[in-house]
Amino acid sequence: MRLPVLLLLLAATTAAHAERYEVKMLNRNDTGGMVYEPDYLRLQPGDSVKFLATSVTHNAASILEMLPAGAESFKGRINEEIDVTFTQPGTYGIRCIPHYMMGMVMLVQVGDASLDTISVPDTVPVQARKRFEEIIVRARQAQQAVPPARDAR
Ligand SMILES: [Cu+2]
Repeated sequence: MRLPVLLLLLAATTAAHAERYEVKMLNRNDTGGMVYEPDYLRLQPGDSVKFLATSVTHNAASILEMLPAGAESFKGRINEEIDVTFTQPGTYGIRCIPHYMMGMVMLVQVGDASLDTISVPDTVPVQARKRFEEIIVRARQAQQAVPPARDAR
Protein backbone atom coordinates (compact mmCIF):
# COMPACT_ATOMS: atom_id res chain seq x y z
CA MET A 1 0.00 0.00 0.00
CA ARG A 2 3.02 2.29 0.05
CA LEU A 3 3.09 3.10 -3.65
CA PRO A 4 -0.44 4.56 -3.90
CA VAL A 5 0.29 6.83 -0.93
CA LEU A 6 3.48 8.05 -2.58
CA LEU A 7 1.65 8.73 -5.85
CA LEU A 8 -1.02 10.64 -3.99
CA LEU A 9 1.63 12.79 -2.30
CA LEU A 10 3.30 13.45 -5.63
CA ALA A 11 -0.02 14.45 -7.19
CA ALA A 12 -0.77 16.80 -4.30
CA THR A 13 2.67 18.41 -4.56
CA THR A 14 2.30 18.96 -8.30
CA ALA A 15 -1.15 20.49 -7.95
CA ALA A 16 -0.02 22.79 -5.15
CA HIS A 17 2.82 24.09 -7.28
CA ALA A 18 0.58 25.67 -9.91
CA GLU A 19 -0.16 29.26 -8.99
CA ARG A 20 -3.27 31.21 -9.86
CA TYR A 21 -3.02 34.90 -10.71
CA GLU A 22 -5.64 37.55 -11.27
CA VAL A 23 -5.47 40.37 -13.78
CA LYS A 24 -7.93 43.26 -13.76
CA MET A 25 -9.29 44.58 -17.06
CA LEU A 26 -9.63 48.17 -16.09
CA ASN A 27 -10.38 51.80 -16.95
CA ARG A 28 -7.96 53.79 -14.86
CA ASN A 29 -9.69 56.86 -13.45
CA ASP A 30 -6.46 58.77 -12.86
CA THR A 31 -4.98 58.51 -16.34
CA GLY A 32 -8.10 57.67 -18.36
CA GLY A 33 -6.12 54.78 -19.82
CA MET A 34 -7.47 51.32 -20.42
CA VAL A 35 -5.13 48.75 -18.95
CA TYR A 36 -4.54 45.28 -17.69
CA GLU A 37 -3.38 45.41 -14.10
CA PRO A 38 -0.75 44.08 -13.81
CA ASP A 39 0.32 44.35 -17.45
CA TYR A 40 3.23 41.93 -17.00
CA LEU A 41 3.44 38.57 -15.27
CA ARG A 42 6.14 35.98 -15.03
CA LEU A 43 4.75 32.48 -14.60
CA GLN A 44 5.86 28.91 -14.42
CA PRO A 45 4.37 26.41 -16.88
CA GLY A 46 1.01 25.20 -15.52
CA ASP A 47 0.19 28.46 -13.74
CA SER A 48 -3.08 30.14 -14.64
CA VAL A 49 -4.44 33.65 -14.95
CA LYS A 50 -8.00 34.75 -14.39
CA PHE A 51 -8.95 37.91 -16.26
CA LEU A 52 -11.39 39.93 -14.15
CA ALA A 53 -14.02 42.20 -15.71
CA THR A 54 -13.29 44.98 -13.21
CA SER A 55 -14.47 47.60 -15.70
CA VAL A 56 -16.87 46.76 -18.54
CA THR A 57 -16.30 46.49 -22.32
CA HIS A 58 -12.95 44.68 -22.15
CA ASN A 59 -11.79 41.21 -23.08
CA ALA A 60 -8.58 39.19 -23.17
CA ALA A 61 -7.30 37.49 -26.31
CA SER A 62 -3.97 36.14 -27.40
CA ILE A 63 -2.13 38.00 -30.16
CA LEU A 64 -1.47 35.34 -32.77
CA GLU A 65 1.89 36.79 -33.87
CA MET A 66 3.02 36.89 -30.23
CA LEU A 67 2.37 33.29 -29.20
CA PRO A 68 5.12 30.74 -28.45
CA ALA A 69 5.36 27.90 -30.99
CA GLY A 70 2.88 25.19 -30.07
CA ALA A 71 0.88 27.37 -27.66
CA GLU A 72 -2.90 27.46 -27.93
CA SER A 73 -4.59 30.75 -28.76
CA PHE A 74 -7.48 32.01 -26.63
CA LYS A 75 -10.16 34.67 -26.89
CA GLY A 76 -12.63 35.73 -24.24
CA ARG A 77 -15.89 37.48 -25.11
CA ILE A 78 -16.41 41.10 -24.04
CA ASN A 79 -16.88 41.22 -20.23
CA GLU A 80 -16.12 37.52 -19.98
CA GLU A 81 -13.89 36.44 -17.08
CA ILE A 82 -11.76 33.69 -18.55
CA ASP A 83 -9.25 31.42 -16.87
CA VAL A 84 -6.19 30.70 -18.97
CA THR A 85 -3.61 28.06 -18.07
CA PHE A 86 -0.20 28.71 -19.60
CA THR A 87 1.63 25.45 -20.27
CA GLN A 88 3.96 26.28 -23.17
CA PRO A 89 7.10 28.22 -22.19
CA GLY A 90 7.71 31.49 -24.00
CA THR A 91 6.31 35.00 -24.14
CA TYR A 92 2.67 35.73 -24.86
CA GLY A 93 1.22 39.01 -26.08
CA ILE A 94 -2.36 39.57 -24.93
CA ARG A 95 -4.76 42.22 -26.18
CA CYS A 96 -8.16 43.68 -25.50
CA ILE A 97 -9.79 43.55 -28.92
CA PRO A 98 -11.89 46.79 -28.62
CA HIS A 99 -8.91 48.75 -27.24
CA TYR A 100 -5.98 47.17 -29.06
CA MET A 101 -5.46 50.34 -31.14
CA MET A 102 -5.38 52.33 -27.89
CA GLY A 103 -2.63 50.16 -26.48
CA MET A 104 -4.50 47.87 -24.09
CA VAL A 105 -2.09 44.93 -24.03
CA MET A 106 -0.14 42.82 -21.59
CA LEU A 107 2.84 40.50 -21.65
CA VAL A 108 3.03 37.08 -20.00
CA GLN A 109 6.38 35.37 -19.70
CA VAL A 110 6.25 31.64 -19.00
CA GLY A 111 9.28 29.76 -17.72
CA ASP A 112 12.77 30.90 -18.61
CA ALA A 113 11.91 32.56 -21.91
CA SER A 114 14.42 35.30 -22.59
CA LEU A 115 13.32 38.92 -22.78
CA ASP A 116 16.53 39.83 -24.60
CA THR A 117 15.46 38.39 -27.91
CA ILE A 118 11.80 39.38 -27.77
CA SER A 119 10.66 41.67 -30.57
CA VAL A 120 7.29 43.24 -31.16
CA PRO A 121 5.99 42.34 -34.66
CA ASP A 122 5.31 45.09 -37.23
CA THR A 123 1.63 44.12 -37.33
CA VAL A 124 1.11 45.40 -33.76
CA PRO A 125 -0.57 48.87 -33.77
CA VAL A 126 1.59 51.86 -32.74
CA GLN A 127 0.08 52.48 -29.27
CA ALA A 128 0.17 48.78 -28.43
CA ARG A 129 3.77 48.55 -29.62
CA LYS A 130 4.69 51.51 -27.41
CA ARG A 131 3.05 49.84 -24.41
CA PHE A 132 4.83 46.55 -25.11
CA GLU A 133 8.18 48.29 -25.35
CA GLU A 134 7.59 49.98 -21.98
CA ILE A 135 6.58 46.66 -20.43
CA ILE A 136 9.65 44.89 -21.81
CA VAL A 137 12.01 47.55 -20.42
CA ARG A 138 10.32 47.34 -17.01
CA ALA A 139 10.35 43.53 -17.03
CA ARG A 140 14.05 43.41 -17.88
CA GLN A 141 14.84 45.82 -15.04
CA ALA A 142 12.75 43.76 -12.62
CA GLN A 143 14.55 40.61 -13.62
CA GLN A 144 17.95 42.16 -13.11
CA ALA A 145 16.92 43.47 -9.69
CA VAL A 146 15.36 40.25 -8.43
CA PRO A 147 16.78 37.07 -9.92
CA PRO A 148 14.42 34.06 -9.83
CA ALA A 149 14.60 32.13 -6.55
CA ARG A 150 15.94 28.97 -8.17
CA ASP A 151 19.06 30.83 -9.37
CA ALA A 152 19.76 31.98 -5.81
CA ARG A 153 20.11 28.46 -4.46
CU1 LIG B 1 -10.33 47.06 -23.27
